[in-house]
Amino acid sequence: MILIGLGANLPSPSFGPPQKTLDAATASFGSFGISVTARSAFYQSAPVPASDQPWYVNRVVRVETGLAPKALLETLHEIERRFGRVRADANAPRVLDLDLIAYGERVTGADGWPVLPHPRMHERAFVLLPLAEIAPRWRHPASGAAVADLVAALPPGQVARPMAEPASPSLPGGQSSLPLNPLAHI
Ligand code: PH2
Ligand code: MG
Ligand code: MG
Repeated sequence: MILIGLGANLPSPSFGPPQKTLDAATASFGSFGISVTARSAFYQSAPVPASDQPWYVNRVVRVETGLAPKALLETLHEIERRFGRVRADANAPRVLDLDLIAYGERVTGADGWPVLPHPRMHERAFVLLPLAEIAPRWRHPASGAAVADLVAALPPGQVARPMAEPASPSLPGGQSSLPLNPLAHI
């Protein structure tokens, strides 16, 4: 299972607020040979580490692709550039961040590129909560830990909560089709 994390905490001049940028980026994957097979809700998340930056919008998608890990990550960086990402300091605010979270069972040490799974994914609520939503049986290929156990082991205080989806016209009363996430760390 190949998993990609998307994040943004600055509006984009072309797409508007972060969730629009993330939707447009998700929609663009197909034209780069990356087929999206599952997508999480959007999550509003406080910056990690805590700072006075704007809050992020995050999501995780599951994809299929013939691209090998290096080519896939290079492609994700190319998509970031096309969406106006300017690389500044690590953790600087950004219009689009695309991270390769996991590539099947591949495990690559800290001196490899890309490091797989992503070296900080297991300590980030904004990755684990959307991941648990779309792949509840996923296990970390290095530690063997189940995603639910990683969620349970998160230090308290990281805020990542699912955003309400636009009202669906097929549901009476315009109620949201998004079930409340029982794992949300709030
Ligand atoms: N990305 C970071 C650093 N901090 N915090 C949140 N909430 N969401 C992110 O996507 C994020 C972050 C570096 O890529
Ligand atoms: Mg990132
Ligand atoms: Mg990144």
